[in-house]
Amino acid sequence: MRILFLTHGFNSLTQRLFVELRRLGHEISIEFDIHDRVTEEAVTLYRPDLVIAPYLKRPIPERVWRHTLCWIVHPGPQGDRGPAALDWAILDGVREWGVTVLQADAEMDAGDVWASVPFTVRPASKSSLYRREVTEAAVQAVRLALERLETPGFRPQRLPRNPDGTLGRWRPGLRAAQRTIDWEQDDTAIVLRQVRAADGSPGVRDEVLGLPVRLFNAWPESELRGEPGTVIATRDGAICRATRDGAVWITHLRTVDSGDTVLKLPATQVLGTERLRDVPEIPSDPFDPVAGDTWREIECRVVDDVGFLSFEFHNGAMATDQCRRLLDAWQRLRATDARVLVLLGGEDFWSNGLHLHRIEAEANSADASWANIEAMNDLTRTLIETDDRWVISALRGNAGAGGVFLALAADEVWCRPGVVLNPHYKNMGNLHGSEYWSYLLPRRVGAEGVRGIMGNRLPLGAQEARDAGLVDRVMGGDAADFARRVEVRARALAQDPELAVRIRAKQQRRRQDEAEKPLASYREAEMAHMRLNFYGFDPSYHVARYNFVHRVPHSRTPLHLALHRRIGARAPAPDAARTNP
Ligand code: COA
Ligand code: THG
Repeated sequence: MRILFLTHGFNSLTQRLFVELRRLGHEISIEFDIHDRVTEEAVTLYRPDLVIAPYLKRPIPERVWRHTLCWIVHPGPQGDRGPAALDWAILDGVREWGVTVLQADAEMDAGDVWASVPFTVRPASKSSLYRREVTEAAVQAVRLALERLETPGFRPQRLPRNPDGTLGRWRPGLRAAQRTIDWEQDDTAIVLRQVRAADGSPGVRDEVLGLPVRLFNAWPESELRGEPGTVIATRDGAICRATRDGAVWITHLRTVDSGDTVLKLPATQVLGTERLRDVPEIPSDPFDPVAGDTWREIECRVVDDVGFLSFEFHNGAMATDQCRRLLDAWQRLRATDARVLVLLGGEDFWSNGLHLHRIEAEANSADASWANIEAMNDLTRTLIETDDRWVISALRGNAGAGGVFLALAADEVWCRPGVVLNPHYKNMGNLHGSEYWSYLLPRRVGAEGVRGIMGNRLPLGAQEARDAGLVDRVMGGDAADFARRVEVRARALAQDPELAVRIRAKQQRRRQDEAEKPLASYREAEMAHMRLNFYGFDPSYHVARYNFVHRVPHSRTPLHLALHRRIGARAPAPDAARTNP
């Protein structure tokens, strides 16, 4: 089928559906929701069999849904309606939620139901649920709906009418007053719920040490205590705030009413040293086992000759200091007896490369970009040069740009099936990229493969990445199953008598590669391009970064996504189009 995605943006759910439906053999073209007339134009140009709205915030115009079948992917169970479905699910503390594919008509989210798939609500933020449970359920629901569309006689289900004549259960968007915290009254569970329901957007309005802010990314803390509401500790940029019955870590803040400094940044950076002068930094060693609840970004664990390193960096973004801390943890892990080392990344993201928000916040963003990419490169080089251990990147979550190439620095790359990779930099203002990609990518995919992957700037599903040679193994079902299998396989590898042979072969290859062309010269060549990207006349990277971090709405759909807008694209004859039943 020819399917048009009508969406607010190419977010993670849209990307995942894009790779899944293409894998099923469908042709997908994408149109960003910019204006009703532009949407109508896209439908006229493409004449899709079906329109899917994976992430849409505005009504589809009647002129579109009257003539073309349109499906809305709604992050709520059958009958649930409104723009804040997940927020309400978290606030209400429901255990079971769902994703529904419903047909667009005049009344928002009240159309006939094509499929609905349930999921269990994990205690996590809205964005984390969205990236994992909602995305998996959405894939299932859309696949089910597509099967039903092909099933003769299948009729989508009408919502039962309520006694008052309305359909389903409409729940409005949340007002700021419903997203507050009373630090004297609310216990830890309520504080967590409030922050999680508003995370990543819009955050909970609050005041910290006299500064009006929005709070993001909260984690429970079971050891530290203090007067409710006071800031009792800092750790790697996060603050710990006491509640009535415990404490929570808040990792990110955004100031309110301060013009263009509306970036979401580490809490301590937003508050500043003066406000935090009397607050102690309480570190947590990555190797120390923690009994109760706490928050830390980097965690190391050695089990039976296998070292596991996880790095839970917010949104997968890796700032200069985070790269350095990770490198330090890696060196310490290397000093253990573990023979197999597994890089686990975070649960939601493996890595998204440079920390664009932190860069944007610096007075000199070019210098900050340079420092950040140098730190990424130092880390990548250390992984490549780890020649006495077997190194595995195990991707539980998505990776993008430099984060993908960091993963390729390992000897093997394993992936959870639902992972989406964006192994290219071009979307960030034609950035050339570094992280030794010019060494790491060709050795896996060849020169032809490099042109395809870096040039077409599209997301790859785990299976496609494996077919392309980017990934070695796709395994497991859900996140827990993947984690189990990674552990079992890594331990088997560590016990395999052949491991020493593999490691010797790898040393041999590294020496040969180095003799042919030293790693340093790959880096130099990449950084020469990066110097132009950061300091040259063409400001594309700085413009793209600004637009990205400030979430500037799209003004057009790029041609690599909008097939129907390419020159020479031709719509099929009108009678080939599917119309609404
Ligand atoms: N450096 C810095 N930040 C980076 C980064 C990098 N290299 N790479 C990614 N990020 C950040 C983005 O800025 C974004 O930040 P924020 O969400 O904390 O502000 C975040 O990582 C995620 O990136 P995004 O591109 O937005 O992908 P996503 O699909 O994972 O996000 C949302 C999910 C935004 C849709 C989710 O937050 C949400 O609100 N979902 C609700 C569901 C909904 O509204 N559905 C529509 C109704 S039908
Ligand atoms: N039919 C049609 N178009 C649609 C839907 C549909 N477009 C997408 C939509 N479903 C997804 N769901 C919603 C539901 C409600 C709102 C937006 C998307 C909504 N928006 C408020 C507004 O636009 O003023 C503000 C939302 C807010 O408070 O944040 O109510 O079924 N044809």
